[in-house]
Amino acid sequence: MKVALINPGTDQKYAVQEPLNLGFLASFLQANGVDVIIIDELAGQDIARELELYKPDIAGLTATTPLADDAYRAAGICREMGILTVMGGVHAGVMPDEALKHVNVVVKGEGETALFDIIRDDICGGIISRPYIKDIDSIPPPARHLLQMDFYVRSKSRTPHSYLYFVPTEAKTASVLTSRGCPYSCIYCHNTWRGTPTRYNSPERVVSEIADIKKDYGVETIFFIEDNLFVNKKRLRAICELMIDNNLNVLWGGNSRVDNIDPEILALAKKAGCRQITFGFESGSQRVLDILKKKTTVLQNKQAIELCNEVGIIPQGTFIVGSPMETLEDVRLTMKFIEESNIESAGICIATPYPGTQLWDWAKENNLMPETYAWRDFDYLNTPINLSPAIPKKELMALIEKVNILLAIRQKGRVNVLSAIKDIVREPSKVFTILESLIRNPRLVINLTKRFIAQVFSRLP
Ligand code: B12
Repeated sequence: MKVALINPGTDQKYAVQEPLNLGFLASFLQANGVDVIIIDELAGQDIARELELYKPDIAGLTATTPLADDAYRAAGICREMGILTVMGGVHAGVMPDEALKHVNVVVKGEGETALFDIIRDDICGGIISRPYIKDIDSIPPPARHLLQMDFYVRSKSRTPHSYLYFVPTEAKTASVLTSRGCPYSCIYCHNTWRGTPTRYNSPERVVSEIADIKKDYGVETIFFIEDNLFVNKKRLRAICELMIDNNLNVLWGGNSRVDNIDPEILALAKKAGCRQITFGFESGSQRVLDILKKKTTVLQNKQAIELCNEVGIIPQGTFIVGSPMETLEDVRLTMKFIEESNIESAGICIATPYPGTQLWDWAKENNLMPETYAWRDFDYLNTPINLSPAIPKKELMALIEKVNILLAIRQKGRVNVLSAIKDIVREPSKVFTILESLIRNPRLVINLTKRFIAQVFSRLP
């Protein structure tokens, strides 16, 4: 039996990180004696051509919501070739009936045992799901030898504005996923593992996997992609200690909630190579944090940034604007928060109700669903569902642009103040906004001046 797993999509903005989900499915199948390949359209492979060469019996497609239509297009190619077509992943998991119109079998939830059962038991149609795997160390590390690692280790130079802010431009990078699950229930989040306990790989497995990636692909930096690396401090402590004892020597980043860090774990993480923590700050307005059921405070957001700065870890983060019942005043509080903190890298998203989330239910209950919408627009900026009708979209976009410009000045200024000034002069349309930002941020002006002086002097012989 031959299986081709497919990562569909053509929009390069989504090609940031190797599809570890397909890597896990492939390693699990290989461990059970199944022949498998991974075709990655996002990394530039041609699906029809690869299928023609490999001639699989089964094709397995994955997709997040904005890539669902790409998956359905790919399903058409597979079925035309007479291949039994299966779809899993976050979108198919919450929209199984829709997906079933395009494929033979839909898998809801964790895919490893489900896909193996489809092969072993000859399942040819319907929607199936299997119990979650209790011991995730029993799933071998992702089959990276089947992934387009040459393409993904260069993600930083291809997508400089992603979460890979801490990665030096020319450095090779890779990702690991060492836990599954999240014990929180924020209303905007599609928690694939809802209803299952959070499961962790052992520290020994984590460190040996990273050592292998380093050896096999020459990477110098790693990002832990799980929802929250810092939620289990005992395990993270053990991972850090092993990294230090084994002299692992990789720089790394990971995601955390602002209330899961403390000076002690940060100091240890820094010593073990941590250079960036990506937080879901979400808002500078306590009212909105409460609406989102984030269970954090604006003060904790501020303290997390300060704690990271104190130990020399870059605090990166994401913010959501346009949440239900949010007002322009709330958005301004978020923008003020970004202006006043000295974070350099942040992603500002428009609240997007992904199917399966509480936001999605809220949009439906409040009759905010338009008659038609395209899945591709569920991309954090173009959402077709306006959850905060009180905020004029034009003003929202203008505020976002302003803050993005401020962040760009901070980032450029860190590297080269002179080139930041040249860029400003080159874009006359933005001069006014930039000057406004500078006037509102005397601290930024002082920092930039200090750096400018340092940079000019460092160039002198
Ligand atoms: C890492 C990550 C990323 C990475 C890489 C994404 C990727 N394709 O691997 C980056 C940063 C690039 C990213 C980008 C985006 N992401 Co993201 N991301 C995540 C995160 C934190 C972990 C994903 C992961 O690897 N999970 C672990 C794997 C093992 O789980 P899994 O993918 O669900 O796969 C399992 C099952 O679903 C199933 N399965 C999956 N595929 C298949 C296929 C078959 C055939 C079968 C049988 C089974 C099966 O088996 C797998 C193993 O058990 C999740 C949150 C989360 N907890 O999942 C969000 C998440 C997936 N991302 C999300 C979103 C919205 C996005 C973006 C659209 C954001 C944007 N606007 O740009 C893009 C889309 C990128 C893309 N290529 O699709 C949403 C998806 C919601 C939705 N309904 O689509 C999530 C769920 C976040 C959230 N909490 O809301 N993301």
